[in-house]
Amino acid sequence: MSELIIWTYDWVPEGPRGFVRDLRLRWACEEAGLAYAVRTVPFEDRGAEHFARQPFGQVPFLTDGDVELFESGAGLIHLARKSEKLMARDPAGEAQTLQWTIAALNSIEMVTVPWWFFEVTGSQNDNLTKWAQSRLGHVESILKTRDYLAADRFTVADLLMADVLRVEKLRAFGERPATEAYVARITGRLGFKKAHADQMAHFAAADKKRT
Ligand SMILES: N[C@@H](CCC(=O)N[C@@H](CS)C(=O)NCC(=O)O)C(=O)O
Repeated sequence: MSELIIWTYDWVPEGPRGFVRDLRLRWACEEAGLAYAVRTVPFEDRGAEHFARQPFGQVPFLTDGDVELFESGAGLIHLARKSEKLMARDPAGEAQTLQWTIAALNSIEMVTVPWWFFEVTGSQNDNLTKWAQSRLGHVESILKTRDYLAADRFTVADLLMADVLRVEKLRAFGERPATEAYVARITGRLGFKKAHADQMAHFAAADKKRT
C-alpha cells in the first residue's frame, strides 16, 4: 500500500492554528485508522514547486503514491473511498455522504468563508450576515431531526460540516441548540482531538525551530 502524505505549512502565525485544513485530512485518517505522514511546504516563501501541486499556493494537498490531489474536500472523498468508516458503501448511503460533503463546502462554507473574511478584515457586511444566518438556520432544521447528516451514522460529511461550523464567531449570532450539540458531539470524537492536538504540536515545534 502506498504511503499517504498530508502536506501542510512548515509554520503559520497563531491565528489560524487549529484551523489549518490539513486538520480535516489528519482527522479523516485518524477516524479510518489509515497510516499517514505529514510533510511541509514553506508558509512564507511559496515557490513554483508548491504552486505546481496546489495552484492557489494553499494547503492542504495529499499524495498517495502516484495520486496527487489538492482541495481538502477532494482529499476527504479520496480517503473516504479507502475506508467504510468514512462513507457508507450502499448506494443510497454513499450518495447521501457525497451530497452532504458537497453541501458543507458549497452551500455552507461558500457563505461562511466570505463572512469570516469580512469579520477579520473589520468590514462587517449585514447582507452577508443575513445570508449566513439563513444557511445556518436551514442546517439547524436538519440537525433537529437527526444526529448525523448521512446514512444514520458518522461519515466524512459530518467531519467536514462540523469543521466548517466549529468557528465559534460564526455561530455566535443566533440560537441554534441542535447545531451547538452537533458541533460538540462531532468534535468530541477522539479522531478530532488527536488531529487538533497534532496540528497544534506541529506548529509549536515550528516556533521552537525559528527561535
Ligand atoms: N478550498 C481549499 C481552501 C484551502 C485554504 O483555504 N487553505 C488555507 C489554510 S486552511 C491557506 O493555505 N491559506 C493561505 C492562503 O490562502 O494564501 C481547500 O479546502 O483545500
